[in-house]
Amino acid sequence: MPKFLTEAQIRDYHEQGFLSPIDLMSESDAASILAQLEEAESQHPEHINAENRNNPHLVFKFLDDLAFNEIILDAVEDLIGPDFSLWGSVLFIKEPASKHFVSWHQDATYMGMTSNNFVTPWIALSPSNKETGCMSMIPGSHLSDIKPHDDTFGEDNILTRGQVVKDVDESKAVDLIMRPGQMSLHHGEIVHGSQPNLSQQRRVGYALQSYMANDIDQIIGENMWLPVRGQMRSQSKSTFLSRPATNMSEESVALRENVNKNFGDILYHGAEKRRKL
Ligand SMILES: O=C(O)CCC(=O)C(=O)O
Repeated sequence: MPKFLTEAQIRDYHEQGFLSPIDLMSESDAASILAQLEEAESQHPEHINAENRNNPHLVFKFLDDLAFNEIILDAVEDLIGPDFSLWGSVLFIKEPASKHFVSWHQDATYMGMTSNNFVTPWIALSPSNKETGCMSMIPGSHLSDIKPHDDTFGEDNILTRGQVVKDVDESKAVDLIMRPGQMSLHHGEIVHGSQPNLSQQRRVGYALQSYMANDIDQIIGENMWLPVRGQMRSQSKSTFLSRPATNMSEESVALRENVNKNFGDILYHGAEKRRKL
């Protein structure tokens, strides 16, 4: 018996590689999280900015709360089973009228995991639509393995390496239109991307990237995980991360720096250059 999704949604996810939109919270609750995020950006600009956007849930309590939201966890459990951990999180923010875009890619390509069967909830904290540069997905593309990617390091591309899958049939793309407070769920191998934000407002998305079953291991870098649900991962193979009790404590800031260094070493493994992202 699923905990949150319907049987039809579970089937769709496995066939298409994504689900959207899913009601997660009210627009006013999403606005309150966005206000806390914008407060954090203005109070701690050196710790949360366009080049420092990974793993903010390790230092900000309100983002940790979101990572442990019961609706998200129940939906994740319906897709990957009861025992899982969180590997990381990324803020995807496109400023008003910015050229920033996300090229067609598969998340799992550079993540160095023993299995790519993992799920990313992407939470809309502002309107996500064609004008603001919503994500688009190629249905079923998660079923045919990892495709070759070219690293472009394109200036306006907000992916780490600006990596791109060529020869995508864009006529098949499905736009994930969401109001603030809705979320999508996508598979580690789905081909997806997003266009620039042409609007006069920010497009703010928060990706919990990703929840993974506890038998998946990291094989490029250190195995660092935030335990979330069910039976724990093997102790001997894992470094367990702790949750922040308050915002920006000295210990949590040091922990996040360490995790982000590991993240960078993994995501840029074998790359010709490395950006600050
Ligand atoms: O926010 C975007 O436009 C892209 C996000 C993305 O690629 C992801 O969450 O995997």
